[in-house]
Amino acid sequence: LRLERELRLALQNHEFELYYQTQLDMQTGRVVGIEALLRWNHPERGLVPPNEFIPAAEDSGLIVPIGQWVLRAACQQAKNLYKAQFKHVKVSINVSARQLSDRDFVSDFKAVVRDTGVEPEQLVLEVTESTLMADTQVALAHLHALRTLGVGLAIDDFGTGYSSLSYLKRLPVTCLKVDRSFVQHLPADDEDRAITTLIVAMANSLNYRVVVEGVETEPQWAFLRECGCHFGQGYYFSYPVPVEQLMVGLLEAQ
Ligand code: G
Ligand code: G
Ligand code: MN
Ligand code: NA
Repeated sequence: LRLERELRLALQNHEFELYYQTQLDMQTGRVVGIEALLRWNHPERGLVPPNEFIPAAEDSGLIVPIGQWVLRAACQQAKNLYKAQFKHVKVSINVSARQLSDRDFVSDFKAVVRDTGVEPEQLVLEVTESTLMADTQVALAHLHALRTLGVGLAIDDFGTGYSSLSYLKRLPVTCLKVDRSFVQHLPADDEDRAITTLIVAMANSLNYRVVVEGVETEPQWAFLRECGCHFGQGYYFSYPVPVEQLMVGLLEAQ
């Protein structure tokens, strides 16, 4: 309850900040996207990572207004990238189940698009498998409505849920994000090599993008490139960083 009150205050006091982590084309090294990752600048505790407050935000329903703030800030950033000649850089935004099934999700989304002037094609929503397990007709309808606007849909932490593949048929998926637990022990682990190769092949034949998460070493990168995986994200390429640092990095890489 105390955390809930603190989160409410944090919104009022502008204590939230988005960090961004780049997603790269692993063949060319070009940045093709960034993922927005929420941080809480707590006056006493310093930078608080999302796993320490998102669960409480979800339970209390505060994830809805917090998520609206995230969406607005990330769309503003997408628009800034567009104006700075980085219109090919997509901006990924994490969305939880509670937000997705909120009645006003689509109308709020459209209002943010209108206010910021962002191109919906530049945006990707990241939804976890567990979110989709809890799927309601409302959430499903919302995802289809956003896809119609041009927004991409990525399945986050792919492979870690119950992995019924049936939701791939029901949902307008454009991208799979291979969970980092499958990448951690690459390239040595036989099972993980087989699993990542299989997910990449499946995604390629479904015409989805694949982004492999948690790439931390050169040998992991080399293996993934060779198995036909185009896109990667991880500490080997870049940590999540504040927006100023992101822009410096993008301009230097040009
Ligand atoms: O940022 P970190 O690197 O610690 O992220 C941890 C988890 O928090 C991620 O798996 C992500 O799904 C979740 N997360 C990060 N930012 C957001 C956000 O803006 N909204 C929601 N709903 N989840 C987020
Ligand atoms: O939304 P998602 O669960 O994908 O959130 C990404 C999380 O993974 C964030 O907490 C981010 O800080 C973290 N992360 C990003 N790159 C790496 C990496 O290379 N290794 C590890 N261990 N974590 C990473
Ligand atoms: Mn994510
Ligand atoms: Na993930």
